Formats: sequence, C-alpha cells, structure tokens
Amino acid sequence: MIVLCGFGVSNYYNKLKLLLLEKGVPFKEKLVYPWQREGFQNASPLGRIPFIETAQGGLSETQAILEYLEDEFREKPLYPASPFARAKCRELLQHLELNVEWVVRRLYREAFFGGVVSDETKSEVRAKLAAGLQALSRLARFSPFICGADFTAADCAAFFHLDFVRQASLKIYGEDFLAAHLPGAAAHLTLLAERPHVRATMADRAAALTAFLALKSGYAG
Ligand SMILES: N[C@@H](CCC(=O)N[C@@H](CS)C(=O)NCC(=O)O)C(=O)O
Repeated sequence: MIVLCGFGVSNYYNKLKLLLLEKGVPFKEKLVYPWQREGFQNASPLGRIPFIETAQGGLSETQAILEYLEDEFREKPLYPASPFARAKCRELLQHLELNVEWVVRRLYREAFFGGVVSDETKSEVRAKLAAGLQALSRLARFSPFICGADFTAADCAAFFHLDFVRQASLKIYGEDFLAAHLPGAAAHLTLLAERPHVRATMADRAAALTAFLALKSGYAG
C-alpha cells in the first residue's frame, strides 16, 4: 500500500493526493511536517514533503512520484499514450513547476503565512510570474483539460499550483495574474473544482490549514 507523507496544505501534496484518488490507487496518508525532517531524510533527502513510502522504499520529488505511480498502476492512465503527447504533458508539468510555482512561492510568506516579503522581491516576482504564465499559455490547451481532451496528471498539478497563483497574486498585487496572463485558466479551475475528488481534497485542505495554522504561525514553505 502506498503511504502519502506530508501535510494537506501543500499544493505538492495535494496534486499527488488528487492523482492517487483519480487513478483509484489505494493509499494511506501519514501526517509529516518538513520540520520533522530528521525522521524522514532517508525517504526525502532534502527533507521536503511530500514523499511516498512503498514496499520497495521511499520516493521524493512529485514529478518522479507522478511518473512512478503511472508506471506502477496502469489501469487508469493519467498520461497520454503516445510518446510525443506524453512528453508534451511532462513539458507542461515542468514549466508549471519551474517557471510558475518556484517563482510565485517567494510570495507565500506574506500571502499565506503572516510574514513580510520585500518590495524588491515583489517586483522581481511580478515580472517573472507574468513571463512564466505567458509561457504556460503557449502550451496549455484548455480544451477542456490542460493537455487537451483528456484529464491528465498535468490537471492534478495545475489545479493546485494555479489556485495558489491566483490567491497570492490577488493578495500581493491586488490583481488576478491568471486572468491577466493565462486565458482559459479560470474556466479550467472551475471545471476541475466540480470533480468529486477535487472537492474532497479541497475539503481536507481546509481542515489541514486550520490544524497547520494552529501549530505553526510564520512558516514560509
Ligand atoms: N520539487 C519538490 C518541491 C516540494 C516542496 O517544496 N515542498 C515544500 C512544502 S510545499 C517543503 O517541503 N518545504 C520545506 C523545505 O523546503 O524545507 C517536489 O516536487 O516535491
């Protein structure tokens, strides 16, 4: 049985959880916070969450985990079948992480966790985030899913990463960067939000956030 380790506030954790639910893979959840890293660095060497425990050992990095789950549990594929379409899906996932998530996360301290981010960082992020989203808009199909007609692993990732982009940009700049730079994203998020597994993951996220804030104010991811 797969054990998903981490905490339900993390968008990385939630994209894996959604993928597991959508694929119908049986799994358990284990609550692990990053500051407990000494106990789990054998599974996640940098002490990051999420990671999974399997009968063969631990595995970190969500992109690697998504692909492992796809290879191991083939009954309901969540990557396209043809090599090129699969690669396009991975390309999109990579852009989403490197050029969107890793940029916008510099705002999270202030946007979500009660800290402060400098004006310099805010202005740097503003330009890079716009560029990252515009790049994504050249790849995203939104017809109706992000890679085309079928729901894929990239939708699992996009839902949680893009939701944080929207929230953080509204909070920090008073502007919805999705509306400005990624046409089609709002309708995509609305479409995905209707999925029962998305709804369940979001409900768990709300509960996890309450527990997390009570435990650790000032954490900045
Ligand atoms: N590239 C990693 C990123 C995971 C990540 O950044 N996790 C955050 C929580 S959302 C974390 O563990 N932060 C604590 C730290 O970096 O020490 C992945 O895809 O799994």
